[in-house]
Amino acid sequence: MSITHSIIQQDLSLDAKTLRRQFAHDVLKGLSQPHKSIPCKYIYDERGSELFCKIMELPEYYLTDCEKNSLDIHKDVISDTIGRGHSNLIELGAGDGMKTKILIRHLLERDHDFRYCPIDISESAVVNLSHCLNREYPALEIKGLVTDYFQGLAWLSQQNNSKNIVLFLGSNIGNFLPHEAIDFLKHLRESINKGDYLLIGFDLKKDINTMVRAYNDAQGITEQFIINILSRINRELGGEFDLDCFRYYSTWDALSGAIKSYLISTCDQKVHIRHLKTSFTFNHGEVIHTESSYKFTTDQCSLMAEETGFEIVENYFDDRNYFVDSLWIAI
Ligand code: AVJ
Repeated sequence: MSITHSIIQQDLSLDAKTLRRQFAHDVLKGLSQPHKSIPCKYIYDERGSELFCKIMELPEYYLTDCEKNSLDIHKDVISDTIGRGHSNLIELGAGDGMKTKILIRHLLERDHDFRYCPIDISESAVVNLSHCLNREYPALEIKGLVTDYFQGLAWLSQQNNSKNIVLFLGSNIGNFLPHEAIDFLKHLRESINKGDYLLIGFDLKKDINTMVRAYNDAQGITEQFIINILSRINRELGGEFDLDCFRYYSTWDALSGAIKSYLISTCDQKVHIRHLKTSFTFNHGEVIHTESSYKFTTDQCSLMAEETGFEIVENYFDDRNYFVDSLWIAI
């Protein structure tokens, strides 16, 4: 417990109550629209984060392997480029940080002077990651933040004391709508200083079956992961969802270039959510949109950098060219 307090920034982290209130607000808003939706960030409670760790191990979910492969191949040039001067290594949506560990280990071996600041919406993810790194690298300075991306950027804008190196890995950017992604990156650019770096992961467009399979694994872990959002509503908001009355469906939307994930009602039903004092009706076949995972071409990535105040330093691909970690510098 004492370790937790020293490495988790309590004052800036969102407390459980605030998060719960936001959750209630966003669920009410999302389920009241003609096209129902729930923001995907709420998938990541303790159970959701655990299930996502399992997803990263799945044979079908190529993204993690590709990104590990890319970081492993290019870790020398990445660490040479970012330099050894004192820096903040800030990770947005750190999760279990296993990919980042490749980089952290390498930087430590080469005596880079940095502190690591993982930011994640899941408290358990930040606590576990911080403990795990603390145990393995006692000399590494860690400052974890439990919060969402936007609060994370607000904190980031205060970090002017040294060079910032922001990690936004895993193609987490793919969860934003295209215009939201641009706004977010502009905001991120404004939160850092000229000369700071952003290492950002993009899952690239590829064979459609390969992409679809990554979100439809044989063991059904992805289904459990997405459906967890309904269990979370039941647990935290007094929802009365019968999980057997919804099925997970995800598909490639060729026009928008994204895998879109949905929960589809398998019957006509009415679901009460006690803390919202509201019942929601679902017709048989009605859809709750839960997540979009946009896929990119390298041209799209370049355009995004250009439009948001960055310059591409280099693109680091994996062996199969499935994924790119792109190193950008703030200009
Ligand atoms: C963590 C957002 C990158 O979109 O691929 C995995 C989440 N959803 N399987 C993704 C996810 C279903 C993942 N990201």
